[in-house]
Amino acid sequence: MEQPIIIERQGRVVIVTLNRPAARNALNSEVMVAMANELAPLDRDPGVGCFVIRGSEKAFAAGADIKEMADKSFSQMYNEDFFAAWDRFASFRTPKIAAVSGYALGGGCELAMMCDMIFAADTAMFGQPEIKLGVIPGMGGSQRLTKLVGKAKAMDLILTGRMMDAQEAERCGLVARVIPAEKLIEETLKTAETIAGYGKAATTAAREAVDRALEGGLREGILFERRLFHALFATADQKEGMAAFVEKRAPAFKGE
Ligand code: CO8
Repeated sequence: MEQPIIIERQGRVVIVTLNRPAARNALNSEVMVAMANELAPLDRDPGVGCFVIRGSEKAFAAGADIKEMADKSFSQMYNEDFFAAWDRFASFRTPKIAAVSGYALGGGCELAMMCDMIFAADTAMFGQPEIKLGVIPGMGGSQRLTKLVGKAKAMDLILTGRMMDAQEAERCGLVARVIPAEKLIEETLKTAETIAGYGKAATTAAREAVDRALEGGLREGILFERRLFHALFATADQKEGMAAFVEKRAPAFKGE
């Protein structure tokens, strides 16, 4: 069976590659469990100084796996606390850089925002298209995006579902650097090595201190968002939005 993620170690840097290229790296439960469980011991390892999270050239990740979610009911989503294990990944203490090439949509954009910074290839496209599926962001997007880029841009992206390119993402503060696609991994690794070369207590403290500036109410915000996300699985429009995606047709929402 194909591994959901590939983990490679280069000195003090751990490179994590999302490995579902045919599904544009859609984030299913297997990917989530692997990210939370397999990276946890590396996060605690004093010999690991930085994570680099990357996807394929075409897609960092095109969101949560719509095919896995499409038929779930509200009670299933709520009782499973669907996708809660992503919180474990988000709370790792080792610095993490997202190297984004191609699409970072929905859960893919949210995964990138769980990292400490985003380096984007000039081909990168960011968006929160969940509204087109009859739902809302469910992996922290409504909270993190708003804190990172402000209300105006967050509303624009979340309410319309449009994509923004790497340049716009850099202008609005989502992205730390835009890099020519062919140099993305090389430059990201260089930066990861620099960070990994510093004392781990200092880099951990630095990221904790910076995050502190943003974190007022984040935990509550994410829980609130997840409950709303789960609740939308009680609507007919969620069933229609996701069925339409799977069947490759336009959705017909009825407001039910
Ligand atoms: N889920 C499942 N399968 C996907 C996904 C996805 N998110 N994205 C792409 N795929 C699949 C396609 O179905 C297709 O499969 P197949 O070959 O079997 O037909 C394959 O990947 C290739 O896709 P395309 O042919 O569409 O590739 P393109 O390069 O033409 O287009 C896009 C790429 C633009 C990325 C397009 O695939 C797309 O729009 N994808 C969906 C994007 C989206 O709506 N993302 C949001 C998902 S919802 C979400 O992320 C909510 C997160 C919160 C969950 C937390 C719960 C608590």
